[in-house]
Amino acid sequence: MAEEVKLFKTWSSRFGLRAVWALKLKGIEYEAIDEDLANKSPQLLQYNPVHKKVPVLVHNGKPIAESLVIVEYIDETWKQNPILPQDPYERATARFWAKFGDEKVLPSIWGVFTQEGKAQEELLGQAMENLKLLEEQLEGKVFFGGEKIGLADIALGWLANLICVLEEVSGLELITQEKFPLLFGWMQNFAAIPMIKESFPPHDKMITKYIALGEKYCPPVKGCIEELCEYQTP
Ligand SMILES: N[C@@H](CCC(=O)N[C@@H](CS)C(=O)NCC(=O)O)C(=O)O
Repeated sequence: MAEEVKLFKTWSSRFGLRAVWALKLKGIEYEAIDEDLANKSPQLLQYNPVHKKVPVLVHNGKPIAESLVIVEYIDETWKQNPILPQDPYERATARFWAKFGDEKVLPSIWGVFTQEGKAQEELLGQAMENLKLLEEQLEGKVFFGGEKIGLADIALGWLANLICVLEEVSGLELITQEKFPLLFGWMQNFAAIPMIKESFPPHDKMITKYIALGEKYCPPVKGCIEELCEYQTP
């Protein structure tokens, strides 16, 4: 029986991209369904009734939600080109940095671009500390996963795609070659992988989206993570 693989996402969702990359890495054919988050489809609400968010992977009718859970599901279901290492300690380490990315790096960086004044200053300090910790992880490595991309690379891949957009729109600089040479190099190496590059949302369209958000929320791009995710340019 032919496998049915569907991915509910949006054209620009950094969480959706994780699932796209994992599927591409495995060479799995899938149907992409781009949602309008201002008007969520009944299928999305049916498949992810708890969070009502993208991405959702539907494999032979069974839904899986939460991007990092989806990536691990894909890795366990299709064994070729492993995303997680075999060794339990290395697996735990990859999961640790993926979690650190979502719990620490993402909120602090987002705060830098969405807050002003003292709150922004504080978040900038936190973001720099978090980025320094990532920089240290790349010592002697091309990717967080070593020679090849792994779970932490997929989890943090949004940096390679979104930071330059946020920097261009806001005029703020965060990840420079001078401050974070290894992380800067990692962003370039990651973005240069053909299957990663080809799935990045168009840069111009991203700039238009974030300028529109900036105007909506007043500079700098103001609002919370969810709001920024939710509003999609056509
Ligand atoms: N923790 C979730 C986050 C997913 C997420 O925030 N998705 C956004 C799009 S980028 C969404 O669907 N937002 C709709 C909403 O909040 O109503 C994951 O990793 O999948």
